[in-house]
Amino acid sequence: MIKSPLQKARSKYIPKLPQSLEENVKLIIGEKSEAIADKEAIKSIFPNTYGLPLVTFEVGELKDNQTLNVGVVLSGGQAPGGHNVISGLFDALKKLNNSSKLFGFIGGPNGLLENLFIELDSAIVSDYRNTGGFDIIGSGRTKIEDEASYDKVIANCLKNNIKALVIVGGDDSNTNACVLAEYFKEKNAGIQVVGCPKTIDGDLKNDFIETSFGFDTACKVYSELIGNIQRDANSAKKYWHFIKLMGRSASHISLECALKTQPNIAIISEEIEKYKLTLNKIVGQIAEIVKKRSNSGENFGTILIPEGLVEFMPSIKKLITELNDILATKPEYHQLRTSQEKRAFITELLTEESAKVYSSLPASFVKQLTLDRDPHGNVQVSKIETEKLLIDMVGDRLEKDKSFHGKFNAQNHFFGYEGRCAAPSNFDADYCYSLGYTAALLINSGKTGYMAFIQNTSQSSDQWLAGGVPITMMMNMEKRNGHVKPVIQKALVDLKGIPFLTFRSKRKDWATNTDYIYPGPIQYFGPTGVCDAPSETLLLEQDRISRAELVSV
Ligand code: FBP
Repeated sequence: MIKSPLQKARSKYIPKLPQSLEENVKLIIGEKSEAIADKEAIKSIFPNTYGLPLVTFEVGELKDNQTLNVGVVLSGGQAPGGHNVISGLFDALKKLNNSSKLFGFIGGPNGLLENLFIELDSAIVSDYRNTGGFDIIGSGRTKIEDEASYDKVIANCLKNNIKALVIVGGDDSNTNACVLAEYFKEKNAGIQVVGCPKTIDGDLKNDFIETSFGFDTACKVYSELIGNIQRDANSAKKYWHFIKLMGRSASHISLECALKTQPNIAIISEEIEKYKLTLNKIVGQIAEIVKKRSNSGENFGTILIPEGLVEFMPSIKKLITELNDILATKPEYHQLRTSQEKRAFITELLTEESAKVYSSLPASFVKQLTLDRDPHGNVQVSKIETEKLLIDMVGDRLEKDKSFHGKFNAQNHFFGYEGRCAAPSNFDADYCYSLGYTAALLINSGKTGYMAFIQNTSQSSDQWLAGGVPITMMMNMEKRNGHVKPVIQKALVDLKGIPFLTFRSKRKDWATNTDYIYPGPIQYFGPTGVCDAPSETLLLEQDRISRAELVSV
C-alpha cells in the first residue's frame, strides 16, 4: 500500500486505552437487564439471550487464556475507525493468547454466507492502523434473515473452527447480531456473537452506548467543509448554500455540525416532526430568513438540511409508510415499465390524504421516494434531493413575494461520502481501538449477545470505562418492511437535551448575524485540547460545557 507522508506518520500513532484495560482485567457482573420496551415480546423472541447481566472490566490478575479463533464482519455503511476496531480486537486477542487468530469476512455479512474470509495477521493489520475506510475486508448490507442462512453461517464457522463473531455495525446490523446469538445458543452451536456500535449517523446510542464510532470524525470533516463554504459565502456574498448532510434518520450530524459552525439555518427533523411542520411551512420559514438577511444587504447564507428530513414531515412520512407497504407487498408494481404506469398504480392504492400529497410533489422527487428500499427496508434517503427541492420551492416563494427586493442565488451540496471514510480523529482512533479490545475481552469471558461499550467518553481516555451490554436490553418492537419486528431502538435528537437546547438558544442570532465559525481540518498532531477533543454533542450531554446561557431560553 502506498502511503502519503501524513499516513506514514499517522500509522505510528498508538491509540490510547482506558487505564483499566492497560494491564490484566477481571470481569465484574452487574445487574440483570430488561428490554427498554415491549419486554414480554422481546423475552419470548430471545429466550436464551434475554435478561443477561451488564458486565464491566476492571484491573485484575493475569490468567491463562484459551486460544480463540474469531471472525470479524464490517456491516453497513462505512464509518471512520473501523480499522482500529480490528486492530484493537487483534491486539487484545494476541495479548490474551498469542495462538489466537482473527479472520475477516469479506464484503460484510455476505462473506459469512459465502464463506469468504482472510486471516488477518500482524502485517495486514499493521498496514491499516489509524486509517479510514473499511477496505481491509470491505463491508455490505446483506441481511442474514432466515434459518437456512443462519445454518449456513454455523456451518461456515465450524468448518473454519471459528468460535466467535464480532459484528461491527449500526442498529440494524446489531439487531441481526443478536438474532444470530440467540439462534446459535438455541442450536448449541458453540459460536459467540458480540457487536460493536458503528454509524456516522450517531443514532445508535443510549444509557450504555454513549456514541457510535465514526460520528466524531465525520462531523469534523463536514464541519471543516461547511466552515470553508461559509468563508466563501462571506467573501463573495452572493450565494445561499443549501447543504444536505448524511444521517438517514436522526439529525445528530446536522445538530453537531451546527454547533461547530453556527450556520444561518439548521433544520432538525425531530423538531419538524414534533411541531408537525409541513413542507410549505418549512419553505416559508427559510424564505423569511432569506428576506431578513437581504433587508440588511446580506444576500447570502448557509442552511444545513438533515438527509432524513422527508421522513419527519408528517404528511410525507405517512406517504412513505404507505409506499413502503406497497413496495413490500405488491410485487406487480416492480413489473411496471413507465413512470406513468407506476404513478397511476400507486395513486390507486394510497389513502386519499397521501394521494393528494403524492400528486403535489414534483415528478423527480416522487421517483426518488419510490426507489428500492435497502435490505433492512429503509428508504434510501441519500438519493433524495431535498436540498434541491427546497431551493426550488424557496426560489418560487420569493419570486411571488412582492415585498422581497433582494437576490436569491443558491448552490446545493450533499456531504456524506466525503466523511464516511476519513482517517479517524484521535477520539475515534482511541474509541474504536478500545471497542475492539473490549469485544475481545467479552469473547474471552464467554459472552454472547452483547455489545461492547466504552463510557465516560467526554473525559480523557485513561478515565474511560469498558464493558458489555446485552443487545436485547436496547430493543423494542417496530414495524419494518411491513412486519412488526424486534429492533434496537434508534436514538433521535432529544429535543429536551442540552445539545439541542444550546442550539435553540442561539439560532435566532445565527439566522440574522453572520456568526460563522470556521473549524478547519481535523488535527492529528498538536495540543491535546485541539487533537483529542470529543464532539460538542458529547461534551454538552455529559455536562462538560457550561449551560448557564440556556437559562434565558
Ligand atoms: P449505517 O447506518 O449503516 O452506518 O449507514 C449510515 C449511512 O451513512 C447513512 O447516513 C446514509 O443514509 C446511508 O448510510 C447511505 O448508505 P449507502 O451508501 O449504502 O446508500
